[in-house]
Amino acid sequence: MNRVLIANRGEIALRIIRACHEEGLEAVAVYSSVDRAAPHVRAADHAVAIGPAAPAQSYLSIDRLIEAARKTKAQAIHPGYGFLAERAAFAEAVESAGLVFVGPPASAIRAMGDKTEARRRMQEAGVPIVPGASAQSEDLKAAGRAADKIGYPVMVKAAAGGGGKGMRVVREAAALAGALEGARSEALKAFGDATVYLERFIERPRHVEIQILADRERTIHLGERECSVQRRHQKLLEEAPSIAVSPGLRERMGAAAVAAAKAVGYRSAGTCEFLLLPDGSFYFLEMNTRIQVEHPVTELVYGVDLVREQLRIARGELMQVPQGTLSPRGWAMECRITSEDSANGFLPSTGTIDYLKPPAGPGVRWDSGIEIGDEVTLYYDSMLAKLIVWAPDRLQALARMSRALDELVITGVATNQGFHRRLIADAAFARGEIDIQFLDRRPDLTGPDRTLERVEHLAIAAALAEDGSRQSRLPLVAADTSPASEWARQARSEALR
Ligand code: MV4
Repeated sequence: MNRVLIANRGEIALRIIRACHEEGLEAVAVYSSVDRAAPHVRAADHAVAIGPAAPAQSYLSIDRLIEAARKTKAQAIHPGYGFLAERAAFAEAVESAGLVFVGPPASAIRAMGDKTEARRRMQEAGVPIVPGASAQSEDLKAAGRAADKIGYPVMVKAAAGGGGKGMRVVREAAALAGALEGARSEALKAFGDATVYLERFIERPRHVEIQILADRERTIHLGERECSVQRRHQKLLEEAPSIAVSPGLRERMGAAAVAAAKAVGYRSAGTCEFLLLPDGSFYFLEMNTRIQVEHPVTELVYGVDLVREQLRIARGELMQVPQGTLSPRGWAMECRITSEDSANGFLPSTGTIDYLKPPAGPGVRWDSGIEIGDEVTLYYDSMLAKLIVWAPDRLQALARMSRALDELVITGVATNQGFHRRLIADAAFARGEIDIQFLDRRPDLTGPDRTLERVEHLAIAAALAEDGSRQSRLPLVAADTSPASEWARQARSEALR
C-alpha cells in the first residue's frame, strides 16, 4: 500500500492526509465542485473531482469514489466520519473492487448498525444493555405487556436508528400506542425501516464512550471520553478522562467495550457508547464503527495516533501501542467550533472566512478545515474546526481552553465561540456537574448572549457621551470648521497614531 484515497472533506480529510504523510503514504483527495480549492485538496498529493456540491452526487456516491481510486491507483480508501463511513455496503463495494477499506469489516458495521441485532449480540457477550425488549409493535397488547415488565418510563427506539432519530419517551401506558405509531412512521421516513423496540428510559445519565483499537492479534481499549455536553444530539464539548470514571470503573467499562468489539469481529478504531449513572452502573447504547470527531482528546491523554494505527492495521501490520494496562495522562478537552450563531439560537451561518487567527501556544491543537478566503455554505456539516487543549489536570485544561478561546478570531461567518466561552466560565461545568440534559436546563448558556448585548449598550452609551462632550468642546477648538480642514485634521491625527 502506498496511496490512500480519502472519501471525505474538511478537517477530518486533512487529519487523515497528515497521518498518511507521516506513514510515507500518498494521499488522494476527492472534491465536489464547491470544494475544488478547499484545504484538503491543496494538502493532498492527487485530487479527483467527483461531482456537484450536493453530497448525494459527490461524497456519498460509492461508484464515483471507487472510480476515483481506480483512476489514481490508490490501494485503500479511508472514509473518515459521516458520509459513507458507517455504510456496510460501501465497505463491501471497496473490498469487491480489490481495495482495502480503512475501517472495520462490513459484517461488523452491519451487526452494530441494526440496534436490535446489536442488543442481542451484546447480551450474549455479557455486555450490560438497558433492560428492554424488541417490540413487534403491530401487536399493541404485547408491546403494552413488555412495557409493563420493563417499567415506565420507557423509550421507543428505531432498530435502524442511532443519533436520536425515531425515539420517543413514554411515561405512562396510555401514551404508548401514540409513541409507537409516531416512532414507527419517523423511523420509516428516516431509515426506510419501521422496526422499533423498547428500553427502560434512563433519566439524567452521562454519555461516556470507550475508544477501542483492534488488530489481528489484540483488541484493546483506550479509556473513556465524556461527551455529555450536547444540544439536540450534537456534541459540543468532549473531554478525556471523565471525572465520573475511577480507574476501577474504567477497567470495567473498557472490558465491556472490548467484549463488544470481539463479539462482532471488530478491527480498526471504534467506539462503544454507554449511558453512565451516578452509582457507577453503565449500559451499552451503540457502537460507532468509525474514527470519531472527538478522537483527539483520547490521542492527547494516551499518546496514541489513532489514525496512524488505523492505517497500520489496514496494511496488515500490528498496532504500535504498548502491551498491558494503559492509563490516561493529564486532561484533554475539545470544543467543536461550528458556523452556528450561538448569540442567535445556533442559527446556521454562511459567508466567506475573511479573517482567521487560530489559537496556538503550549498544549493547544487546532484541527481545522478552514482557511482565510474559504466559503462556508449550507451543503455540508457546520463544524469548522476543533479546538483541543491538553494540560496536567482538568482545572489547568479549563484555564488553557479559556485562554485559547480568547486568542481565537474568526470573522466573516458567525460561530458558536461565544457559547464555548460561557460554558468554560460556568461554575457548574467547572465542577463537572454535567449529564446529557445539562444544556436543556441551562438556557442562559445556549440563549442569546446577554453580555454581548450589555457591552453593545455600554459602547453606545460611551459613544453618545463622547459625542456630547465633543459637541460642547467644539467652539473652543474649532478655529476653522470648514469641511476640507476637518478632513485634513482627521488625516493628520490618523497618520500620527
Ligand atoms: C437512551 C436514553 C435514555 N434511555 N436510551 C440518544 C441517541 C442514541 N444514541 C441513544 N440516545 C439515548 N438513548 C435509554 N434507554 C437517552 C438517549 C439520549 C442521549 C444519549 C447520548 C447522548 C445524548 C443523548 C441525548 C438525548 C437522549
